[in-house]
Formats: sequence, C-alpha cells, structure tokens
Amino acid sequence: MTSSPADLRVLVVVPTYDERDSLPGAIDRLRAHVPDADVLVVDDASPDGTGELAESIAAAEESRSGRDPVHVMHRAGKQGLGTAYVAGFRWGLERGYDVIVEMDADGSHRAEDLPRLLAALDGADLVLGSRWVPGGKVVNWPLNRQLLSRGANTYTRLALGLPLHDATGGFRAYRAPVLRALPLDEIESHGYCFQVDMAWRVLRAGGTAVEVPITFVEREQGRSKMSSNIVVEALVKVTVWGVQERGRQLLGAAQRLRGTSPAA
Ligand SMILES: Nc1nc2c(ncn2[C@@H]2O[C@H](COP(=O)(O)OP(=O)(O)O)[C@@H](O)[C@H]2O)c(=O)[nH]1
Ligand SMILES: [Mg+2]
Repeated sequence: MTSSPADLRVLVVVPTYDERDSLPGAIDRLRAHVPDADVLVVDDASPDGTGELAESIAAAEESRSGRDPVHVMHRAGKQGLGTAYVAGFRWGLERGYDVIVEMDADGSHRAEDLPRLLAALDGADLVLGSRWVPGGKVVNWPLNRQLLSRGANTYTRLALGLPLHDATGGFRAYRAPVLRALPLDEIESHGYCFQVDMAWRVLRAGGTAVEVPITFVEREQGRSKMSSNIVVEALVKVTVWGVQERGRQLLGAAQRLRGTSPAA
C-alpha cells in the first residue's frame, strides 16, 4: 500500500433511477459522516426528476461549503446499474480520485458504515460491505429475501470458488489502481451479476478483497428497480462462468500432468 486511507481522495458514486424521496437524505448523511468524500450522482433521466433534484442539491452544497463536493452525471435513459457504475468509475479515474465507492441512493447502505470500509482499504484493493459475515445485519428484509441473497451468495462461492460471503452486495470501495487494471469496456453485466463480475475480476487480476460487516436497511421510500430478469441473468452467468472456470482448471491440471509425466 502506498498511502494511508486518511490521505486518499474519495469519490462515492451513487446511481439513481427514480430516487427523489431517498436521495436528499442519503447525500445529507454522506456529507455528515464522510465530509471529505466527493459524490457523483449518475442519473438515468429519472422520470420523477431525481436528476434535477440532484443538481439543486449540488448547487446548495457548493454555496454552503465553498467548494463543489457533489456532481451529477445525466445519462439519456435507463441503461442499468452496471453501466451507470462503469460510467461513474471512468469519471472518477479521469479526475484522479484514489478511491471509488459504490453506494445505493435508497438508504440501504448507511453512510455511518463507510468510514470502516475506507479504513479497511489499508489492507486491500477492494473492500466489500458484507451482510453475511459475523456482525453483518439486514433490517426489514422478509425471510424469503434473506434466503435468496444468502443462497445466491453460497451458490456464487461454490460455483466460482470465490472466497467471499457477500459478492452480490453493492456497498464497496475500490482503490483506483485496481479499477484502472480492469477492462471496464468488457463488462456487460447488470445488477447483482455486475457486483459478482467486478469482485471476481479484481481477484483474478491479482487484487485483494476483504469483507467488512455492514447493516443493510431495506429502503423506506420508492421501490426496487431489480427485476426477476436481473436475478436470472446472475444465475445463468455465474453458472456459465463457473463451468468455464472448472474447464480452465481441468485443462491446467491435464497440462501439468502431461508436463510432468515421464511419457510426455
Ligand atoms: N442510473 C441508474 N441507477 C439505477 C438503475 N437501476 C437501479 N439503479 C439505482 O441503483 C440502486 C440500487 O437499486 P435498487 O432498486 O435499490 O435495488 P435493490 O436494492 O437490489 O432492490 C438505487 O440507487 C437505484 O436507484 C439504472 O438503470 N440506472
Ligand atoms: Mg435498494
């Protein structure tokens, strides 16, 4: 590690689609708990006017603080969470941020947990806010949603051999160099699959990941944008990746055997 988390320039990317009722509180709490971090809202032309509201929050923050900690990116229409994050990552990398954070706008990810995520970057390239490690919690989630998330994470761990307990979660912090090392153009996944894809790519690129327990609070306002298609996409892709990975491992083992066999 080259620099301690306290010296790092942090950008929090917050994707929004129809989050008018949740966004102001989420930004207020971020500014209160992590005042040195900048914020980039990536809005996909939300029909409820979230993009315009974000602009007015940015202007108010600028006149209050004398600098411009809140930025807004407007995209033409709903293009999915994965591409919103990739656009936000690029924006942050171009501007030289050292750390880029993913965080939902709906209040599920608590700003008060963010300092612990950032502190854990001292020993890792990626820090995952995790619901499914000791100390992690979910608030207001029905049992079926908890089972789905736990089951999806167990399946992902087994299928890909990923040593992570909450690879589908979307509250996480990346050190910029590891994001720079990834082929962001190639990432086509959406939703939960995007999160798995990113964590897996970080590990395959030789990066390190740690999990920090968080309390995940189900949204109180607005509604989830995740559909059953997004869950199916994650299941299918993780299965395909898992089969490909096992194939690569078998091929590697066969090549090693041939290489060491006296008959080779
Ligand atoms: N820009 C953008 N944001 C999105 C899109 N889909 C979801 N989001 C945002 O991503 C975050 C997580 O989505 P959410 O619906 O809460 O998913 P859930 O927590 O899995 O139910 C929220 O801040 C959403 O507003 C999208 O297509 N584009
Ligand atoms: Mg949510």
